[in-house]
Amino acid sequence: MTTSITPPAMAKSDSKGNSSHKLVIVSNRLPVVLKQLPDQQWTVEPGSGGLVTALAPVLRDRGGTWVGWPGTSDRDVQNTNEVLRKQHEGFGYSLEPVQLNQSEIENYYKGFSNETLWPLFHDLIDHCQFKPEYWEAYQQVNRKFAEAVKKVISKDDFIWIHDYHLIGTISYLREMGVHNKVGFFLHIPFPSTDIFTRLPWRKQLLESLLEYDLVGFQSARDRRNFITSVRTLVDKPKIEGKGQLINMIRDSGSVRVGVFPISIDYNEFANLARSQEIESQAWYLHEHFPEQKIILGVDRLDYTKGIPERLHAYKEVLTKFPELRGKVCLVQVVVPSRRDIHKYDDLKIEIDRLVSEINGAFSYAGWLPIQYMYQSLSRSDLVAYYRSAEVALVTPLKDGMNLVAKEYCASNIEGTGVLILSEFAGTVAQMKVGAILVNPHDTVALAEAIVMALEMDQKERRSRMRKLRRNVRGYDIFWWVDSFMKSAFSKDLGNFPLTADYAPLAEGS
Ligand code: GDG
Repeated sequence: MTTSITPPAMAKSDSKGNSSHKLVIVSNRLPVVLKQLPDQQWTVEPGSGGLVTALAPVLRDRGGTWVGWPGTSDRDVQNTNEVLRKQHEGFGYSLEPVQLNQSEIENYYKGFSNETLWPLFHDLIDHCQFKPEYWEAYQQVNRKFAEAVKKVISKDDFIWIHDYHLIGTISYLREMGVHNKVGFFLHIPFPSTDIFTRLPWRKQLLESLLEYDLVGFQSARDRRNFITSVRTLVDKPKIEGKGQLINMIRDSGSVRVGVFPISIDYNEFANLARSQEIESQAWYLHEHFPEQKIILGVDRLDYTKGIPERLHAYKEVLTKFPELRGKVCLVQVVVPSRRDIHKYDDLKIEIDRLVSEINGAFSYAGWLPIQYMYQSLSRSDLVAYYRSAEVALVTPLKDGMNLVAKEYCASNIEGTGVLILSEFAGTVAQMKVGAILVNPHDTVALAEAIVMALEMDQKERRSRMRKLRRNVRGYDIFWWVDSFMKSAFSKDLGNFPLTADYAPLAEGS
C-alpha cells in the first residue's frame, strides 16, 4: 500500500493524479522552535506535535517551501530570520517565516485559534471566547499568510494549507489573483452543526472552505458534519460520488471533499523500536519497574486529551482491585503546551493534584502507582516506553486523529501490547478492530477496560495487535500524502476507494 514520494519537478500529472508538483506547505508554525538563551543567542530545535511529526519527512523528500510563523514576536525578527536561514540550509527545503506582532499573537493565535476554534471544534463550548477583536486579528493574520505565500509561489505549485488557524487564507489568495490549485486539511474534528452554529462568523468560515479546490478531513464523521453545516447554513450543493472523495457542486463552482486519516512513518517507528539502543532502554525500563506492568499515557497538556478522566479511572482500578497494587505502574507523560492560556494552567494544577492524591493514597516503600513526567521526552525514550508498555491509554474526550495510538502500535514490535482507545478519537474508524474501545467519560467502564487489558491472554493480545499494526503499516504517512495529492489532481473520482471508513486491511496485505 505504501507509495513512494516523487521527487520535485514541474507540473505534470497523469489521469490518476500521480503528480510531481512542487509543494508549498502553509501552517501556523514552521517545523522548528526558536528559543532565546540567557546570553541572548537564539537556538533552533525541531518542533513537536502531530503536524510537524507528520509533514517534515515528506517535504524533505519532495522539496519545496514551508510557510509559517517561527513562534517568536516580530521584535526578534532580525535575529531569528538569520538563525532560520542558517538552519534551513540542511533541511532540503526552504522556510518562509511569517512574523507576528504581540497583538496578533494574543488575538489571532491565543485568541481566535486556541480560545475560540480549538474548543468549539472539540465540542467544548463552555471553553469558547467569542470576541470580535479575536476575529479581526484572525482575518488580518490570514491575509498576512496569503501575502507570504504569494511571494514564494510559482505558477504550477500546489499550495497545501493546514489546519484551523488558516481556514480563511484562501479567500485572500483568490482576492490577490492567485489561481494555483489550493488544498486544505483540517487536523482537528469538524463539529456537528448544532455546535458549529454558535460561532458568530460561521458563514464566513464555511464560505472560505468552499473556495478551496480540495478540503480534507480526518474522518467520515467530520466530513458528514461539514456537509450538513453547508446544507444548513449556505446552500444545498449537488453531491457527486460517495467514497473517499466526493465533489460538491454549487452554482459558483465546485470543491472536492475527501477523508484522509493522517498517519505516521510506520517503518521509522518500527525500525527504531527494533534497534539495539531501544532494546537496551527497554531492558532498563523493565529493570526499573520489576514485576510491574506498564500502562502508558502520552499526551500534550490539553483539556481535550482526557487526562484527569483517565487518572480517576486508574484510581478506581487501584481501589476496586487492591491485588493490582504493586503490579502495575501508570507512566503518564504530559508534554507542556500553550503555557500562557489560562485553561491550560488550571488543567496542569488539576493533574498535579490528582497525581499526588493517588500517589499519596496508594504508594508504599518500593512502589509508586504513577510515574508522572511533565516534559517532552526524546524520540528514543518515547519509543522505549511504547515498546515496553503492556497497555497504552489513548482516551481523548475528542481528537481529530491521535498519532500516539498509531505510534504505539508501530513500536510494539513484540506484538503483545493492548491499546485502549476512546470512541471519540478519529483513529477509531481504523482501529476499532483490535483496540478496546471506551467512553472516556465513563470512569467505571474505563477502569474495567484497564483490568481487561491487564488480564488479556497472550493469544488475544497478539491477534489484536497484529490487526492494528497491519492497518498502521498499510495506511502510513506516505499513503496519506499521496492520497491527498492524487485527490487534488485526479481527473476521475472513480480512482478512489468506494468507502471512506478505512476498514482494517485483510490478512496478508
Ligand atoms: C493534532 C490533532 C491529530 C508527544 N509526546 C512526546 C512527543 N509527542 C508527539 C507524539 C505525536 C504528537 O506529539 C502528538 O500527536 P497527536 O496526534 O496525539 O496530537 P496533537 O498534537 O493534538 O495533534 C490530532 C494531529 O494533529 C495530526 O493531524 O492526530 O488529533 O489534535 O507524534 O509522538 N514527541 C516527543 N516527546 C514527547 O514526549 N519527541
